[in-house]
Amino acid sequence: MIILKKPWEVSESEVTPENIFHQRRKFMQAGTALGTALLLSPWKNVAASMEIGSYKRNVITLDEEITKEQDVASYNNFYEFGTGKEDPARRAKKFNTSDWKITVGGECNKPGEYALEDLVDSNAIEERIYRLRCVEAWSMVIPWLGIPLASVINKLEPSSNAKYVAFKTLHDPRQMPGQNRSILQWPYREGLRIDEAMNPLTLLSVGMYGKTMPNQNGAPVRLVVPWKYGFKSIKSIVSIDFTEEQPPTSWNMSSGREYGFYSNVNPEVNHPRWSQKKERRIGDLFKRETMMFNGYEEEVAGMYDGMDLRANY
Ligand SMILES: Nc1nc2c(c(=O)[nH]1)N[C@H]1C(S)=C(S)[C@@H](COP(=O)(O)O)O[C@H]1N2
Ligand SMILES: [Mo]
Repeated sequence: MIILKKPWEVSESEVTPENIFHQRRKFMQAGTALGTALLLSPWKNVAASMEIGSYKRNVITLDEEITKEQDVASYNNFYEFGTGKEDPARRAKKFNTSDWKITVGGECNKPGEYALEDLVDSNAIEERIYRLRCVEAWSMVIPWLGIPLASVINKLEPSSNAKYVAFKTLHDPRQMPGQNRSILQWPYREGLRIDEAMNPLTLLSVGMYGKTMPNQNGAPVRLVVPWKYGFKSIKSIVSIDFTEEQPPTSWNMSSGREYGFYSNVNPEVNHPRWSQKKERRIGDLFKRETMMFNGYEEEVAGMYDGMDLRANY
């Protein structure tokens, strides 16, 4: 098994008090009394995704304004429910996420079918505030709830042949009307190199804004890879496979020239059809500069030493 120790790990004590203070205040302001009440007595999802009890606040935070919850939950990319930004919120309302199973396979010692609760320890949930940068040049700041993907991978004991991790979204055209059209090859697939999957920033997320994950944001469980374009952060995951070869991924299969396997956020590498230099932060009036690795350069750049970031975007 490959254990990749990364020098960088943020613990709560390393976050400056100013940051915490700032973030909490913003959170409260964004919240209102109702929002605060919901944090204390978590809202229960009828569809029974993972319920959020207590969690460790602000494990990783940002000194940037959090995007309005309403925007994050209503402006989505989730093509299984349609290609319009408002389609997922409207059409995923009845998406059934109860009794969710994840099939684990490939190069590991613990393959099998797992209930979500058996993979994601509900007592270990952390809040992490990350930027999300879509390849379409818009971005958000989202307080996710989840656990490091590394902790799940460690439990599954990948073998030394496991060089990549592949993920698939549920394929169920009766529930996911977008899958009746071949916009992409279904199921939606994504993948990471094993060191990327083990990076301490990579999150397996089951909620946001102190609550269970809304269906349109990828209930009951999704990936969040903050230094990569948003399409790498696959939603509603039903399988995890450890592979020796780089796995095929949906957007790359559909247009490899436009959507690389790595797809690290990079203002210097333009999409063939538009510039990536700037982005629109949802809620802002003016565009802002896009940051190398979406602002996580210090934490992740080392994984790409010696790699041509232009050729292997
Ligand atoms: N299964 C699946 N996962 C997906 C997508 C999708 O269409 N299907 N869209 C991706 C894209 S392009 C982005 S930008 C993010 C958006 O996540 P959000 O709607 O929670 O902001 O989800 C990603 N994960
Ligand atoms: Mo995206």
